[in-house]
Order: sequence, then structure tokens, then C-alpha cells
Amino acid sequence: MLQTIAPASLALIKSQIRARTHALPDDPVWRAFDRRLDTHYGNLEKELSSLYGEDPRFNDFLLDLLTEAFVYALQRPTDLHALDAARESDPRWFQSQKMLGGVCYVDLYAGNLQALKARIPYFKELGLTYLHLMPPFKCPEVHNDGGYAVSSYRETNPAIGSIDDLRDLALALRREGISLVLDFIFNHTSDEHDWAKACLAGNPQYQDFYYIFPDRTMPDAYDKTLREIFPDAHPGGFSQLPDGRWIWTTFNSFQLDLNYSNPAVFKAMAGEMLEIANLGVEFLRMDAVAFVWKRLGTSCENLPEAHTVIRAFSALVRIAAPAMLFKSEAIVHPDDVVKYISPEECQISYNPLQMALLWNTLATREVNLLQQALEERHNLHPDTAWVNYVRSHDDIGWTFADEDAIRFDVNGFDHRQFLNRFFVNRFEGSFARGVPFQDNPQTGDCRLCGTTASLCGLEQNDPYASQRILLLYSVILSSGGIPLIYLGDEVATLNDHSYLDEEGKRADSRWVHRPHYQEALYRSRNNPFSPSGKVFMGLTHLIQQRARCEAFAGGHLIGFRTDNPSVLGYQRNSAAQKVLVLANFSEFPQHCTSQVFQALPETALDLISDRTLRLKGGLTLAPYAMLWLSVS
Ligand code: OTU
Repeated sequence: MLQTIAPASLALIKSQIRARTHALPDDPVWRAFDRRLDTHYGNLEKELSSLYGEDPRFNDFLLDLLTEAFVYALQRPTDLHALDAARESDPRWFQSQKMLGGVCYVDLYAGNLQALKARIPYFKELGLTYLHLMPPFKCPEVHNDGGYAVSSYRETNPAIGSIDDLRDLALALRREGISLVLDFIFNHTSDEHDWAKACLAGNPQYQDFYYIFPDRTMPDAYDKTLREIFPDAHPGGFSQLPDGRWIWTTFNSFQLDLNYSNPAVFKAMAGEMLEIANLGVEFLRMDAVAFVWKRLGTSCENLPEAHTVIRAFSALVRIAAPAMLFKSEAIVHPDDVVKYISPEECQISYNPLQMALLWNTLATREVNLLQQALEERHNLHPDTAWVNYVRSHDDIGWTFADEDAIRFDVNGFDHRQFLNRFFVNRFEGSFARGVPFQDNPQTGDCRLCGTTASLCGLEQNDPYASQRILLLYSVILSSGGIPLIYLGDEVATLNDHSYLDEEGKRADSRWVHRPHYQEALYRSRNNPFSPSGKVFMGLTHLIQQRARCEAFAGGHLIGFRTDNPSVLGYQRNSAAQKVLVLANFSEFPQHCTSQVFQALPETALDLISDRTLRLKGGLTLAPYAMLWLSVS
């Protein structure tokens, strides 16, 4: 049996790194690196030895990895070193109520990186402090999953500009107080990546970079317990290569899963990650975290080793590029989502439960499940935060817990069927105009696409459409965490069916909600009589009011039960201020009785309308009304 190799001492590792890189003891980069090693080496060594400690070359692996990390630290631009220090001394900087995110595709939103830079004044007008650019890296020309099939992490897609344009944009954003967010697509590469080409050509160094099987024996064994993620792309988790062998492809057949049981894969990807960090990325969106470790007989999702891989990457970043934080993308059961969130793993995370339940509440007009999620599943460690969003570039999946739903006598399976019917307009009286995604009649599984405006009823001119949009955004702006706007939503952009004419997009209905930048909608954004103006002016007002109110900082929330099933309630408190948020999710006026407000002052100022309201005799909320009541 293999023995775990005793780790080399930190002092020895430090002297070896210095000898290899000729670093002088008083070099400021070395001094900072040295100090960070003291803090984080223990974590790094622990995580990596649990994955690879039985490998007889483990100590060399660790030394090579850290030497390389120090070289990346040396290459890091000076202003990023300053940012590293600033962020380390203020680890809760992103808890500010002024934090606001936006996300867009470079090509669809602006054409290219330089043109996107020219949009910075607009981002400032909106109030953004965080900008997620969808993957800008080199990828196959036609079939690339919107950039999620990366062919090189060191080159950009030439259609949008050069890596220097990207660096330049990152700097320009940073100077304006906007943090750049990019993806780390680390579960897979495209089939055009050099590693993939070398592996498939039989290069021995790359043989174990991916999971390749000579025949169906192992794929069949694994497939027994795998969930199909993109069943339209291929059945099961594997694709056949031209030579007849089978390769692991969780997503599309051109996205090849990397094999993290091979330490060389970890090391190679760590280099790509630190290269991306040095572009000036402040939040690294960890794509598809759930899938990075596989074990026969399991779902190969959310395995403990997936967390270990991420924590090891995270420890390395704390040592070599600490201004960068991780954002988790786990669209899984809520119990599993939270496991990725901690100061040592991913400091921020998408909040898919809140997202899905916002839409659920619009459909049912009952706040029960959302109220429960906010009360029981919202509060996180104070050094971490949710990224709250109404919708993303991906489909909407109904990832609430069946155990939670059954407490309201709601059967999860049946209810998901209802939600799908409601949002794709197969339900009488629905205002929504969504499109199904990966409809799987075999399992009854189906997810959903559509822009916020189309799902809220604007496509069919429903009179409440813009109020619904604002209601959803008012919750993500006030519930605690970083709100994230899918750019285009703020001017009520509708579904765009032009993807059906594009090879490489046609088979993927998520493109319906990834529309081109609509010049006309942006031009009318300050016209209160246009739907885009109503939404834009309403939303920017909410953003500004939130930014002024300290109670909205941080993530902590206290549930506030109303006695009306359509009215959501929660309280946000700071030392100086208490704010009660109420939101009516129905198209009818809804009353909350005086009982509800017993413990509160007789009157309260609504921060949205700037009106003082009497709570004494109860409150009636207008259709889809939201109130941010200052009750301190
Ligand atoms: C992510 O999403 C990205 O957000 C997608 O745009 C990519 O296509 C995909 O990874 C592959 O890179 O399946 O429908 O359970 O839901 O990781 C979206 C998690 C996806 C998955 C999620 C994935």
C-alpha cells in the first residue's frame, strides 16, 4: 500500500522557492508572499495532500506549484499588489450596499472589448461596481456554448479583441471602481484546446488529462447514476470519439471534462487561473463546480473532493493573488449550494433558490416558499455573500427542495410541471412567454428560458409587466448580498428569436434570452411613458435609494411574517437603521392587519416613495407594490 509522504517543512519550501527564483529576502513581492504562505500554506498542503498525498512525487509537485505561484505573483501588475493589500485589510469590502453587479456578452452587448470600454459611463450611470463579462476566451468558432468551451485561457476570442484589450478594459473598469468578473471554466476545456489535441493524438504527457475509455463498459457503469445535464446534446455523460473510444462530456460533446484525479491537471489549471487573476479579475466565477470530481456509483456531483479541489485553488489564490475572490456557480439542491460558500472556498455564490422562488411566487401569488427560504436558508457567514439575481444567461431550473415544499403540501414534481406550463404559456391566464429548455419527456425534466420582461408579461402587453419586473428587482436589491442585473433587463428587453437562424445556437434555447443590445430601448430609458423608461427609471431609483441606506449592507436578514399569503416580509437592520421590506406578489390590493405591525412605530417612512405611512390601522399594498419602510 502507498504511504502518505511526510510533507516538506514550510521553511525548506520557502528557501527552495527563493533559490529557484533568485528572490531577495527583502523583495516586497517575496515578503508579501512569504507572509501569506505563513497564513495559508497549512490549508493548501492539507487540501492537496488529501487529493494527491499518496503520489510519491507529491513534495515535488507542491514545490513546483508554489514556485510557479510565486512567479505569477512577481508578474502581477503593481497596482494589483496594492489592491491585494487593500482587500486583505478589508475582507468585508464587498458587503457594501453600494455593490451592484451587471453581466453581459461582450459581442452581443457592445461588439468588442474596446466598444465595451466606451460603455463605462453608462455602467456608472446605472451604478455598477461589478461587471461579469461572459467568457471572452478563445473558443471553437461555431459550437462553443457561448464561450464555455475554452480553447485557450491565455488568448481572447479574436472577434472581440486581444488579450491586451481585455487587460486594458480591466484597468479602465478598476479605475472607475468596477470589479471585473470572469469565468474560470475549469471542469472542462473545448476539444480544440492544445491539451485535448495532444491527448487525442496520443501524447503520453496528456493521456490522463481527460477521461477516455476504450469501450462502453465504464461509461455504462457511470451512466447508471449520472444526471443528464444537456440531454438534447447527447444521452448520458459520454460522447464517442471518431476512433470509437468514449470520452467524458458532462455538457456538450465538444466540452471535455478534465481529470482532477491527475495532479498534473490541477497544476496546469492553477497556472491558467493565476494568469487570469493577473489580468485584474476580482471575482472569479467558478463554473460548474459540482462536476469536477467523479466516483463510480455516485451522481458525480457535489462530491467532497470537488470541494477540496476548489479550496486548494482558493488557498493558492490567497497566497499569490489575494485580491481575487471566488464566486460559486452551483445550480443544485439548496443543501448542496451552501456547501461551496465559506471564507476558505467560494466567498460569494449565485443564489439560485431565491431566483427560482421569485418566479414561483409570481406564478402562484403565494409567498410561502420564498418566505421560508429567506427565513431558513438565507443567512450566511458574514465574510461571504449571495449574488442575488432575477435571471442569468442560463435557464431557470426549479431547484427548490422537495422537503421544503411538502411542508406546505406542495408536491415538488407536480409543482415543477405546473411552473413549466405556466411559464411557457401552456397554462390558461398566464402572462409569461417563456421557452422550454432541455425538455426531457423521459424524466419529466424541463427547464425554462426567457428574458425577465418576456417572463413578466411585457410581450403580451400585460398592464402589470413593468411592475412585476421592478418587484423582482426590489427583492434582489434589498434581501442582502450583491444584486446582479442581466444587462438589457433594466430597459425591459424582450425575447430574441433570431438565434434560430444561427448555426451553433439554434439547438440551444437559452439564446432566446441573450438578446443583442437594443439601441432604441436604451435611448428611451428616460421616457416615463415607454416600458423601458418605466423599468429603467424605477430600477435606478431603487438602486439609488438602496445605496443610501446602511441597513441594506451585508447579508443578514430577519423574517417578518405578514398575515397575508401574498405579501412577503423581512427586516434588514444596521446599528443605526431598521428597514422593513414588504412586497405584494399579486395583481390585487392586499391588506395586512394592524396585528402585524404591533411591535413597530405608528408610522414609517417608505424609502421608495418618500411617503410616511400609518401602520397603526394596518396597511393595504397596491397590486405588485413594494415598500422599504424605515422603522427605527
Ligand atoms: C454552466 O451552467 C454555465 O453557466 C453554462 O452557460 C454552461 O453551458 C455550462 O456550465 C457548461 O460550462 O448546466 O444549464 O448544475 O446547471 O453548471 C446550465 C449546474 C448548466 C449547472 C451549471 C451549468
